[in-house]
Formats: sequence, structure tokens, C-alpha cells
Amino acid sequence: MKKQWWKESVVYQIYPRSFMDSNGDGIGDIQGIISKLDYLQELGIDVVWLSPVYDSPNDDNGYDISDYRNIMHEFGSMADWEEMLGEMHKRGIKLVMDLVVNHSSDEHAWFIESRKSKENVYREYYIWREGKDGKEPNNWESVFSGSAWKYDDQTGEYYLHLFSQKQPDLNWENPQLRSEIYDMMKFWLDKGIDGFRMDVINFISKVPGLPDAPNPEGKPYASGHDYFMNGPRIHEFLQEMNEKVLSRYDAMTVGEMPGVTPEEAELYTGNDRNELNMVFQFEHMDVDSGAGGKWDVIPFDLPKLKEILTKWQTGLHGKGWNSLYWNNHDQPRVVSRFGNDSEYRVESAKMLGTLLHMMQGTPYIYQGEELGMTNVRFESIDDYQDIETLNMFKEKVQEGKAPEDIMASIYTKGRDNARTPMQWNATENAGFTAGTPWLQVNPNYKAINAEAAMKDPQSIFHFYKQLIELRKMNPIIPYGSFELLHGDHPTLYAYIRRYEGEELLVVGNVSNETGLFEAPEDVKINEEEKRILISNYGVEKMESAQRFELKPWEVRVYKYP
Ligand code: TEU
Ligand code: CA
Repeated sequence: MKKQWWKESVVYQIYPRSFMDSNGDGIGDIQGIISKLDYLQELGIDVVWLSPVYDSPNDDNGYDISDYRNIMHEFGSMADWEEMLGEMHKRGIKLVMDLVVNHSSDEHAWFIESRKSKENVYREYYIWREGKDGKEPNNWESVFSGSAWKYDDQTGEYYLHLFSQKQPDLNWENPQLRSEIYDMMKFWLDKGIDGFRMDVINFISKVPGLPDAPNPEGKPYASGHDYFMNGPRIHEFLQEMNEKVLSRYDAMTVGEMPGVTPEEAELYTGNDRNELNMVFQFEHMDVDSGAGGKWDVIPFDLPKLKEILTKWQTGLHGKGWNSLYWNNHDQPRVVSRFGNDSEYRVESAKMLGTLLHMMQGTPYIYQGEELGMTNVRFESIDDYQDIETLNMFKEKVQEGKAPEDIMASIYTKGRDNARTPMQWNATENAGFTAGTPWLQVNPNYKAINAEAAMKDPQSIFHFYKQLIELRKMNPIIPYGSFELLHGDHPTLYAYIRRYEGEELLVVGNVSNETGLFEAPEDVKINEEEKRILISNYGVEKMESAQRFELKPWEVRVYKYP
């Protein structure tokens, strides 16, 4: 069996538009990435997950692809991409590309053909339906607000778009379409990439008939998640993809799966399943979302977060594999979301990083997380760029919501929080661009930037570097078992890892107050043999690990025997 190198890897996600601009047009690009590979090598990461760099009109910043085999002009050329891959491999860094095949752009040649006529050979590459009673074919809501259907008067039918109107869903029921996707995947794997992150891959199988969703509140549209999430043929499609493509390469795969449960994840990632290596689950990312969904912000509840992550740690242990993440290009910055991004920004960022990186699975670091980059507050909605945010704002204003209330939810959960340019140094625009950035830089870049972090041995950057090194030196971290301690404690996050006679005790104080940890009666710490593996307050003295006080946002990891 191929070595499962991805189980011992740490992955760094690059959102190319915001990473580094090399030619002064204010947009990150591939030459910019190449210029920062030494920085990534210094951090010690093993794999880069690169968000889409394919040709795109950028309605959803590259997640609307108009040519799967060409590089977006703004990002550079195929020659630049080949140079980047070579430079990554030279440094021992693998490259995982983003596979966005639940939908394409409406500017893709396939869709341009498909919409021309009902008889067009490409018609069945997409999901076209006649209207019903003069309305959309069903009542599904788009993830980006409004109906999930758009009427196209060229042929008098509607097409499905679970996301933006410029992201028509591909029809995976069509074997010809599937074969085109597999050929495209081989095109990139044959160029030498090391795997794929698969965008909303558990949406590709829809329930036949595309039935209306329950709509008890009589809303204009309702979530159709039950009819396209983890659908009836999803395992068949992924096993076919594995058989026809993935099994022929040494490729890492991670499926982005909104709504997936640990039980389903076992089916997607089990060794004997021949589907994917791991999945991105979303349960812990919905812990501060109320009944109204993402924008219905509720205070995050630590016991609930602990319960969710524990369910995934124990649910997949020995059966499948976890991905571990706090951040990506769709999520607000974790130090602002679950930490304290003002008086305890450094301590809380280090603590959150430790809590995640000491768990079982493959950790993902999102660009800037290693610097403790924070959320941003732009005063005007005009300063925001994300289509999900802009569509939601428009819809809620039309519903009569107060703009300041809508802005408050954007400050907390908006995706642009993660997309402000990477903060490289304290020069203008944080050294990201010599031009005008496509999205404003977070004004706190003078204090929070890579140059300052690399010079400061106490920085979050150097702490993340230690976390990555510890994973390599301690098999207990990727492979050990997981037991949560004090699950209902409102502010302590404590757990034990066990592996081949070794134990790790991880204790974090998720609060602005001091905390007291006392090991439960049945947990015996080997006091004589214990040692501190890592601490964000530089704790050296060997005070008891059975019972100790923690400062605000303090984390300690003890290893014994
Ligand atoms: O995201 C899938 C998805 O559901 C996201 O829309 C996410 O749940 C939501 O934005 C949280 O607010 C993937 C990509 O990661 C995202 O950037 C794309 O916009 C989306 O698919 C469509 O390709
Ligand atoms: Ca550029």
C-alpha cells in the first residue's frame, strides 16, 4: 500500500489573490507565491493547498472556472505555474490544487454551448429544467441568496446554480461529463501535482426529480441541502473517480463537505473505501451560527465546540482520517472568532493553534493564521468584495433589516475577513503590493506582519514552527487516541492523547480569567517523568501537572512518561 505521507503532513492554504503581488496590479499572483516559498519552507510546512488559479471571470474569486486547463491571466502563465511547482518540489513542498467540479463558470465553453439549444451536445453537461406554474422548477435557495435557479430565455428553461448565478451546476448524472472531469484531473496529475482539495464535492449527486424542500416558514426559497448533500450516487461517483484516476497516482485528496457527519466521513475516508483520504467537516464552523444559519450569529459555547471536535476525534480514530482546521478563505479569523484579538492576541492565537495541532489528523494552516492576523472592519459595504456577503446584504436590506445590524454580522462572519492581503511587513500595503490592493489591507499590518514575526522569537510564527516540528518528532500526535477531560467545563479545554505507552496532557484556558486545572481522579499523571512539550507562557518549572493554575489564554502540553 502506498505510504500515507499525508497523515504526517502539515498543509498551508494559499488564497492566491491575497497572498503576494509581484507586478503591482494589486492582485496576488504566481510569481508572488514563488517569491515567498523560502518563507513557507522556514515555517516548515509540507504541502501547499492552492485555491483556484484557473481561468475565471472571478464572480466568486476563481471558484467559477471558465477553463480548467489554463491559468487565470491575472495570476500569470502556465510557464509561471510550472516554475512554481518546480520551486515547491525543490524545497520538498508538495502541491495540492483545488478541484471545483460541482459547477463551472457560465463563461465556460461547455455552458456557452449548452445554453444554445436543447439539442446541443453539451446540453446535458448542466442541469436544465422547465419552470413550474410560471416559477422556478423547485423552491431551492442558493447558498448565495435568492433562488438556486436562473431563467435563460435562449431556450426558455431554468438552470440550477447552488451558488452564484454565474456558477451553473454540472450534471454528474452524465457519464460524458464525468469522463471530461477525469481527463482534466489526469492533465494536472500528469504535470506532477500531489493531490486535490475538492470543492463541495458532496453536492455533486442530487436526488432524482429535484423535489421541493420543506418550507414550514413559507420563505421565498428553502434550503435544499437534504436533496443534494451526500446524495444517492455520491459514493459511486467517488469510487469511479478513484478507480479511473486517483488510484493511478500517489495523490492526497481532501473533500470539502458541508453537512457531513463522522459516520458519513467514515464511508468517504475509510481505508477500504477507495474514495478520499480525508474530508473538511463544518460542524465546528457552525458552533456560533443560530437557527437562521451562518449570519444568525450566536455566542460560541466552548463545551459545544469540545463536544463536536471530540466526536470527530473519537469517531474517525482507527476508521478514517481527520482534517484539522480553524481557518480557510471562507471563515473569519480564528483569533477574532474564538480567541481574544486585542489584549491577548498573541497568547490566544498560540493557544488555539496548540489545541488544534495536538489533535489526531492532518492540520491545515490558512495564510496569515501563523501571524495571528485578525478580522477586519470596513465602515462601508462598498469596501466589501465577497459575492456571498454582497448578495446577503442586498437581500436583508430588501427584507427591511437595519444596515448596521447586517454589518455587525459581516464583521463577525464575512469571508472578506480571511481575504484581506497577507501582511508581509510594515511598509505601505503591508508589502503585499506596490499598487492599489484589490481589497483593502487590514490597518493593523504595521504591528502584525511576517517581517516583525520572524525577528521575534516569541512570535506566533515561531510558535507555529514549533508545533509543526513537534508533530514530526512525536507519532503520538498524528496517531494517538483522544480522551476529552472536563467536557462540560465552560472555559477549560483539556484532553489526553495516548500512544504506545506515552501520554500527552493538553490543557488550554479559553478565557480572559485565570483557570484551575485538576486532573480527574481516574487520570494519573506520571509526575516524575513528565516534561513540558510546549507552553505559550514559557512555563519551565516542573510544578505538578495533576493540579495547576493557568493564566488567561494559557496552554500547556505535558508529555510523559
Ligand atoms: O465553499 C462551500 C461552501 O459551502 C461555502 O459557501 C461556505 O460554506 C460558506 O461560504 C460559508 O459562509 C466552497 C468554496 O470554499 C467557496 O469559497 C466557494 O464560494 C463555494 O464552494 C462555491 O465554489
Ligand atoms: Ca499581480
